[in-house]
Amino acid sequence: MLKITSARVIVTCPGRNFVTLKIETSDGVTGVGDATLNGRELAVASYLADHVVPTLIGRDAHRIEDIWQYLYRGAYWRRGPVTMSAIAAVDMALWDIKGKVAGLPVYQLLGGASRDNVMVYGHANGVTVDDTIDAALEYRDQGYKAIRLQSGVPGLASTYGVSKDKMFYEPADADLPTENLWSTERYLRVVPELFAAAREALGPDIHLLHDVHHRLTPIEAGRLGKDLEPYRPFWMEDAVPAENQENFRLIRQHTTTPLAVGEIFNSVWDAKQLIQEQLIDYIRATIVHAGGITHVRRIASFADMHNVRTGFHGATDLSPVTMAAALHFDLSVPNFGIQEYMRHTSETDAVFPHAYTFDRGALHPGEAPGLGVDIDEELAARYPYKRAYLPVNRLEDGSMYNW
Ligand code: KDG
Ligand code: MG
Repeated sequence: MLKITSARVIVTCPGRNFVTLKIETSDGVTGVGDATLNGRELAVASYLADHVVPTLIGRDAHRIEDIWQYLYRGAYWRRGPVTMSAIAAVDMALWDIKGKVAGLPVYQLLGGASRDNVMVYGHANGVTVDDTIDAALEYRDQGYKAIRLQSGVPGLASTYGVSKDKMFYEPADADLPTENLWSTERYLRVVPELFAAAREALGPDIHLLHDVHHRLTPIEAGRLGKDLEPYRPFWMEDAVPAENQENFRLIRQHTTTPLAVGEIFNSVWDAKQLIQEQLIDYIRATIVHAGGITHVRRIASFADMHNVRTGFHGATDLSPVTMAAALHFDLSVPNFGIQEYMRHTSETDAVFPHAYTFDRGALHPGEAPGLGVDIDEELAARYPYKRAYLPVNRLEDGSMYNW
């Protein structure tokens, strides 16, 4: 038995907040897990420190499935982002430990590589269509095979996905939520223009993606999907909020543009109908917010049975620990589609030394045993937590809307 002897929650802000769990075992082997929930970090830190850690001490670190079931069923209160991020952190750390004990990278424990590397998409954005195209051309020159396009909307001061900094995008940027304005009419005019310009500038081979970020109604999404069809998008993401899974039927009836959804899902139940009825093409649920490797394995197998592929979330609020875990998973899973990749700042990379590497549009998790990522606790301690919120959105008449 490999006893869990301690588990520490480490909160650090090397440019943005991250919550990390470090588990130690009787043999001295340690593992790390990510528990970051953007804008609600301390809720997960408390859930772990106050309610999960005391129940872990003395358990066998090798019993990953049993510990997952213990934390999921045993809480009585199932699912939800806080609970599932906390479970994910424990799960990632235990897979990390198992890999280190076995002397194997986690992807080997998951069945070995199904591909040579993991295709990622980068984020091209700009205030105008022309700026966005310039950014996309830079991504293409760096070797990216897939590029997400987000541009500003004329008449709106700011919108999701458009950054002041071309290298890094960080929406959780204020001590209290900033307020954005939204106009669906203005937005629906600019996106087809952006895609027309991008196809023309980038040619037929680059995959083009777009994130609607939950802003449309199903019929509006159907129209946008149809308008984008001539430019062959790889996907249209989060076209509508997905509480009501049936909404996607209406979108499907109107467009052949592939649909991706799920970065805010926490469990397979959030996507059951979407997958079962093949209402989507890509599932974006990811390791940290959907219960760890143990649970995304179930989601991906279920998706595979229905011809749905993975396209995991990979924004900067998912720490390098999640990125590493996702890459091991992506490399091994048969129904992989694509992986999102937003570069972390050099401060973040220094706090989380990692084995994964980028080469011409693809990432590889590396061959280090376990997840191949760690946290430099001394360095992390130099960056104390700083409260930061995601923005909120209002319509032009002042009504609250989805951000
Ligand atoms: O924390 C919220 C971000 O992760 C999210 O807004 C990013 O939509 C996003 C994406 O597709 O990366
Ligand atoms: Mg998104």
